[in-house]
Amino acid sequence: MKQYNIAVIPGDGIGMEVMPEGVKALQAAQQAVGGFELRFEEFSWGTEYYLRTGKMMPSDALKILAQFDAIYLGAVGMPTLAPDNVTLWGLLLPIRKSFQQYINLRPIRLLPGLSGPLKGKGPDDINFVCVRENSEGEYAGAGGRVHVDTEHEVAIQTSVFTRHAVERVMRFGFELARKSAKKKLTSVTKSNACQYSMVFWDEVFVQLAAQYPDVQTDKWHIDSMCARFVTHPQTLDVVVASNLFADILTDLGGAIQGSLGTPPSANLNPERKYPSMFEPVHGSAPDIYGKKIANPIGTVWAGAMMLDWLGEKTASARVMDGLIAVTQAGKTLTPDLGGTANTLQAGDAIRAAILSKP
Ligand code: GGG
Repeated sequence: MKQYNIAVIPGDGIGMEVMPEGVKALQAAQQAVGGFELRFEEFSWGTEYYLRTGKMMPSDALKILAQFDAIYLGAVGMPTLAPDNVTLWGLLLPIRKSFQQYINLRPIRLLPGLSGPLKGKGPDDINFVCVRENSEGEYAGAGGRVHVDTEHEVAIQTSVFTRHAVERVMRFGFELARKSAKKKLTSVTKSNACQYSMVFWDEVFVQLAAQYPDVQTDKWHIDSMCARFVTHPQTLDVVVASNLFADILTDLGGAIQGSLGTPPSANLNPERKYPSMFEPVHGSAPDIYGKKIANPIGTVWAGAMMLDWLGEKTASARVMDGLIAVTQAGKTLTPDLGGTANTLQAGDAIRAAILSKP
């Protein structure tokens, strides 16, 4: 029997509330489908760990995580206790960068039964995927501050775009589009204003497009793209964008999906040299943390992506079928989706749906 070792990092805020529901759903899929075993090991790293030790995770954390088949992450950040930049650069970004998880795959799909805020747009209209560059760009971490706390203070945050990283993320997008029904790849740019980085981005896109004549392409400036997410989501198939642009766009994606509680995210190392990491798109949501009403769908869906990545396609589909059964029934939705269920009730319903499918 195949065994998979999964490192579980609930992290901060509602990450700690939704993660048990994600694990429960995956265990249900294991029980229902069989033929594989998931071995979960939990790590209590995050802001509380930081307050005790001065670090978000121990010095040997990456060495520990490297031994696992995949990482399942909740959320990071608790701004009342530590600055968000400290927590993000102390846990999430080091894992993505060290493990060369240079693709961040984010499906944007209105699940059947849910009603999003877009009038007249249903599940057939809102069903595409964002491929986010996950290793450099605006989140390269290059920059600095001088003359701090003086009137001459300067802050510089440099975006980094390398041919290597831009080509590989676009190639991933083209390959994905080639396999999709619409066979379309949309590039997000801002080459009118960013005359170096984004003109380069556009050039690489055109060069690669020549190698994929079967894939239809178009490009939009990030500002227009924000509008198109709302007005023309049905025209989108695969969308490739830089680290920051896609980070912003996929929160908008969450909104048109009905709630930021629903979208998942897969940080992939396509070469499989290092473990990939799966997380909901949402953060720690300090505003609702403790009320136990957080939506577990994004975490469960991220778990389905993890099973798919591990090769357990039947189990992954089973989790998705369970999720959809629950959204279609509409009886155990959390308040962000207009329901009255709490996190545990929503998670229990998903688990039951995964187990009960004939
Ligand atoms: N689910 C992980 C999490 O806490 N995400 C919040 C966040 O700020 N993420 C930034 C990013 O995805 O780059």
